[in-house]
Amino acid sequence: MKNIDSKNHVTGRSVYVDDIPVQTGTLYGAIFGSPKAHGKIKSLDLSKAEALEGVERIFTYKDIPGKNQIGGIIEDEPLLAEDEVHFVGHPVAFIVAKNEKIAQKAAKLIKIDIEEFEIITDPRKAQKKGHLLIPPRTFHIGDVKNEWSKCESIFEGKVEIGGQEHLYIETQGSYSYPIDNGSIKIHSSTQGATLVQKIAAQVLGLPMHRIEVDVARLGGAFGGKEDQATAYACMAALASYILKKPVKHILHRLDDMHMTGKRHPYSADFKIGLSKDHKILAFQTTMYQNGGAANDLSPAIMERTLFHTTNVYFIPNTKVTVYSCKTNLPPNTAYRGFGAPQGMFLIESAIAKAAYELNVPKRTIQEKNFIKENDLFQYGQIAENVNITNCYQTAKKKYHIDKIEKDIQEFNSKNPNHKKGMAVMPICFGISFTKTPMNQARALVHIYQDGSLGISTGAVEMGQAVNTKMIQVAAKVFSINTDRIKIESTNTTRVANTSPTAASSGADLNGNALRIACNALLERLKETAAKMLSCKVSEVSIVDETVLKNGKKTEILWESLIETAFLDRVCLTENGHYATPIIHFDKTKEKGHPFAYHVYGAAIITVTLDCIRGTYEFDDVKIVHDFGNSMNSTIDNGQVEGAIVQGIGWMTMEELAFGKDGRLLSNSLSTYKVPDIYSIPKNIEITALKTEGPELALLRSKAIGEPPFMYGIGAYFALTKAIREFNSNYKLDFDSPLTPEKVLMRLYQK
Ligand code: LUZ
Ligand code: MOS
Repeated sequence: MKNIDSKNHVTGRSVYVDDIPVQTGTLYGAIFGSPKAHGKIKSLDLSKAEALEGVERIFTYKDIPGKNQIGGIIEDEPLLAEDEVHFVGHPVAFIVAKNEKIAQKAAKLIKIDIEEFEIITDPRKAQKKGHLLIPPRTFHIGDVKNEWSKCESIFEGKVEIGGQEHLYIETQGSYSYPIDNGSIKIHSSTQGATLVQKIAAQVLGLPMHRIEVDVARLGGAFGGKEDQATAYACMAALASYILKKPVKHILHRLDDMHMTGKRHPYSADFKIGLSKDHKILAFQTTMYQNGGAANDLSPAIMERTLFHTTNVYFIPNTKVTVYSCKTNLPPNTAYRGFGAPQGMFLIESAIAKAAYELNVPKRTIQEKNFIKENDLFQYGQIAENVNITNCYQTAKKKYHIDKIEKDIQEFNSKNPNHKKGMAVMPICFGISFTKTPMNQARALVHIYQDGSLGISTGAVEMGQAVNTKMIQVAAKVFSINTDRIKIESTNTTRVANTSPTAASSGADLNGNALRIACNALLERLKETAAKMLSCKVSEVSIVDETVLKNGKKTEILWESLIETAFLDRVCLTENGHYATPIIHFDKTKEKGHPFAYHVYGAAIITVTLDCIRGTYEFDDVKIVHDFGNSMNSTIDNGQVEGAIVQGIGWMTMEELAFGKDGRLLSNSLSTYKVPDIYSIPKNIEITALKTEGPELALLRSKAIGEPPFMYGIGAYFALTKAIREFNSNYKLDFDSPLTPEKVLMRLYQK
């Protein structure tokens, strides 16, 4: 099935928040953010701004009728700053005016006097001063301390890992207006409709049932709208509630870039010990997560880093510690991979270091240490249905890795100024929210009298085509045409208490809830059919919109079946609830079974480096990926391709820069480079590993959103390999992103 949105996207007909027709009297918002990164507000002068013609009102924390608090995990983040500011852009006031231009102009007329405090942007410095968002956490297995003496070789190193701007095409935004009885309706570009509802209710001092949140679709999110859409929705809701008028607020790109949090940069130290035959015996690391000025999702992201720092390897003695450090940057947040990419870049760096020092190919160490069936992850889950060796061996054979290596050698020996490099990047990603209670979902299905269906789930469409997959699920259960099914917007009055669409699990959780609802309806319809045919329910089935009796076609078609059921007063509406079975995690022991299953895969990535300029092109990314039994390979392959490009961007070109004053310097697309059509690998080949797929995946089709992002990590190691082919003096280091400038410096390092 094709993505149901393709045509409307391409022709510009799809509706986003900014496309909703506005009501008469709609007002427009703008934020006044702190010009300083850290300090005490001594005075705030709104008078000039308030006097501007067309300004309706300016809101500060004093206007909040409920609680000035938006922190999701830990309550440490005011919606509007009270007496202190903690990052440049920290929202202080929300201006509402007749139009956007006036609102923006008024923001420039606000005067603030701030007594400046010390600005810290470096996580190690923050940790030294004791500025932590939460206490550190450690995962361990085996006995690292006593294992070092048994190691043949031990290597240590330092790793710097860069952050990443989400750069969703649609910026943060919302449209909020009063509805009947003093309630508020919010259209928000959010991954988490319920989170917006809950926090808006808290800010306004209302019960949740007075807030309705509706989400049609997002123009991209990547995690940037899991938590951080909430603040903007709450500001518009506050203004519309108090003024009793519609308020619209869409962030300008530059405001969005400097006010919102990003992927967390990390700094880390590691120590890795190997046996003579390249088994990794021990691995220890301390990581410093740059959390920004408030917790946001940092504790959960720290947790996923702890889960994934051994990637796809079994290391019998492992100790991982993460410090979540408080700095004067916008609170960093969820971003595709959710802390796992940082952990996985770290272990790959440690392995690369060992390979470099031992003068063996990196993949020799990688292949030796792949996790096997019944091995233990450091968080206590037993590895089941492991197929990394399978993926890797399939890739090796299918793509002729020996030939790739030989061709590269030949190319490099013939070309003095161009060098090629190759890397293997295996992945293992756990599927489920690490916080067990979040792994639940609901769906609502209506069958209308004419046989058409309206379905609602808690899943948010953000370009990943989850809506298409939902329609496939319903069509499959009933065996009816997909064009009979309409998917409704995500709305808190139809589906309540939703988890954000995140953790790659939107389709699994919501699709299973939908499957359960549809199955219950199907049972009722079969009863109707059995009555019509005077037979047993067990003799009835529906195939291709036709009722069968004992496998033989009858005269009864879908539409007449529905009509009869309705006249017979059968309920044609059903609600489905799904909660992932089996999973659990005990934080006091840091052990459990947090994931429903894991996604595996292996990529071979090759690059050609221009050694005069330091520029490079990725030639090939060849992958064997474990999709399970993919329910839509066009969509799933699209997710893999997009993820790889985004991952390569993170590793090689997207460089965030902050000034000493805490101000974002890479604040536009001229200073923050993202992959464009020319930087996409020339060839991406994706092979699906042949498997049945796990029972806990939706129709045995594995989650796809995040896992392939980590293939991009291979880009870093392919590049360092190519650099060394040109400059044997280059001392391997780990400092991502490896931008062309950095590559050039390393090509001529003495
Ligand atoms: N969001 C979240 C996530 O709240 N918990 C998770 O475990 C997670 N994992 C990946 C991406 N988003
Ligand atoms: Mo996410 S990083 O919102 O799955």
